Amino acid sequence: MVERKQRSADPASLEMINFACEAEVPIAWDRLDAQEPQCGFGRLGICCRNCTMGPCRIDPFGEGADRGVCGATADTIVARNLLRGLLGGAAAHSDHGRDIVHALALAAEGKSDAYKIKGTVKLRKLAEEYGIPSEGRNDQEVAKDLAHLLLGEFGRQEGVLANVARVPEQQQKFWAAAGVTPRGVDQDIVTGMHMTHIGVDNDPEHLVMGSVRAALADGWGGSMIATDVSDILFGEPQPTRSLANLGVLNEDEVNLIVHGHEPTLSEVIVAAAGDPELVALAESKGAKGINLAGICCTANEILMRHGIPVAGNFLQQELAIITGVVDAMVVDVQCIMPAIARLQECFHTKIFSTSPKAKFPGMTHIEFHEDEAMETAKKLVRLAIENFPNRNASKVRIPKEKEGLIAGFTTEDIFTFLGGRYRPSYRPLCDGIQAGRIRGLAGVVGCNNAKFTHDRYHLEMVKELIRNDILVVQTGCSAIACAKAGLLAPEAAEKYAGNGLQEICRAVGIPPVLHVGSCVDNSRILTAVVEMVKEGGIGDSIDKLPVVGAAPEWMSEKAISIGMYVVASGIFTVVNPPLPVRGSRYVEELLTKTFEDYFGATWAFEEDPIEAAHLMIDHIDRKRRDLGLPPPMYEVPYAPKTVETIETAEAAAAL
Ligand code: SF4
Ligand code: MSK
Repeated sequence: MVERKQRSADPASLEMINFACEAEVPIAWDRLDAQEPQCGFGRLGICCRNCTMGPCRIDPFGEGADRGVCGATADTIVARNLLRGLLGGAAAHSDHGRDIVHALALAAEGKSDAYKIKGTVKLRKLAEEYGIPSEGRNDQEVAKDLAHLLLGEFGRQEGVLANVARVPEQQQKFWAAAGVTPRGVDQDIVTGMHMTHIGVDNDPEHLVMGSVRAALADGWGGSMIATDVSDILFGEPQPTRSLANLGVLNEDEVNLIVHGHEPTLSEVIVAAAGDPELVALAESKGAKGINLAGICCTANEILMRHGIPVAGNFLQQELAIITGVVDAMVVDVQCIMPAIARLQECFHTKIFSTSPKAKFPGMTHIEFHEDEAMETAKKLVRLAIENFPNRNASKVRIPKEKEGLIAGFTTEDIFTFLGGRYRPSYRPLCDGIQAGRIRGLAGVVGCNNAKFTHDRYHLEMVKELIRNDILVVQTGCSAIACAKAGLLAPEAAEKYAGNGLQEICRAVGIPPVLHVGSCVDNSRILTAVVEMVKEGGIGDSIDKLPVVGAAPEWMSEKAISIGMYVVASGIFTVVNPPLPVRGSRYVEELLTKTFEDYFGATWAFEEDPIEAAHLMIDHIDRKRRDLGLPPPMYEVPYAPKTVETIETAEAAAAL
């Protein structure tokens, strides 16, 4: 049981959690308590219900059954479950990517008033990369060919994904040797599902490699396509100032929250909320205006392109409604708790589901289709306005907390900042790392999880990294956690960063923690490390770079896929909670040790955020040492381990 005062590290959330308890409104943490004790077999990954001879479970103590009815061992069951979970995540990202490409096709064919091609530079760049003729052709013509080509990547039946060409040579060799080069997005997901069917693949290593291939099809395929096409359709993000936390909700305005992941509807809602007729309608109802805010990754999408404030991350979706001032919440797909529908019984908020893929009992379903996007967006804004007079003043309680932030860095623009307007290259970043002013780079991403104090793991880890001169890039709910704590503001450098990182941040005016987008935008981290390899001087393949990854509070199946493609791309990654593989020592060792031989990187499981940060720093220091780079330029709180200490620790670990 997570004690009430330990449920969140965020004061605004804690205030609303206490309020919910007083009002006897059950929220995620109460439902977690009701689930205790949770199933130990599930946690270890050793239960199987892939056929009706089961469910089967393996006795972890070696006293009971050591096989399922069909004879599947713990190793097989664990690997199969890992693959099935990962496929759920890879499918979610990739289906998101497909929808964005459909919207691009509509825009290219002139079939949509809502979508226009805004990112023309990126459109032309991608056309060149994929060999689409662009000279003498207008944007629509080029975009039509690009949309057609990218849709083909989902259904590709022959060869390998086009984006494999983006991957450094060494990673391509690793993948070819392991037989995991991604072939087609849908194909790798469907083949993975087939492998998990009873009596198909029973070799644990082969099943894990099936996971790797599907994850790579997500990271370098579905997710990367989603990011690229969002930039073409909605414009490439630029660093933008905004605010985060529940304090962005306004008592005297109509508050409309968008929640979920896909930007196709939320982008249009941004335009609809500024419609003068709708603003006038809001004023006629006694509101001072229309206040749009976001939760989860929909928030990240419209934050980085329009500066729309963020109301909160995953575990704040219920808390936002409990403020009593959310007139409408519009949801699409992924990370939307069905529980929020029930809150409509206690609060005036109206919740609308919109995706043809996602209906929720108790929500009003107003289905969204790209070809009538603006009409639907205006309808939803109008419904929010009409609900404004229904607020119950006695239930209104808005926490005051809101923090300033800068969001919207991309592979293309991050290091324009470091390089300056006249020298937009990765050279200054690589120079900074070579000299030891920046010790390395860490991607810290992922969700919240009601099992851990909300946001605490993200904050402790990120603070420990930046005070040790490690530049942090972030996506998803992790970025929102750090935004709320002020870590995405330039001033955070003076307050929390080490001397070297401070110097860089001061010189170019960036925060020590860079927001690079939503969950699908983890692909920006992949393309950024490719640029680092191309720039040279800090490793000629991704696995040699002083770069690490982490997901300190993950909960979604998408995080399994993200972690897997990041590791298989050569980046050491620490997660908490551990993957549900501990029922098989073989699979755990494969992921946390043997993967080094396959991909030059491993997973690590560490529950303490500071210890996890130290594992990441040790890895960065090891990579620096292997490259012959000097130790950090300035004294750092977590001192670099000497060669001897590392070797002794490695020897001890091997015993
Ligand atoms: Fe049991 Fe095998 Fe069926 Fe799984 S597939 S439920 S282990 S019999
Ligand atoms: S929203 S997947 S809780 S990061 Fe992308 Fe947040 Fe995790 Fe959902």
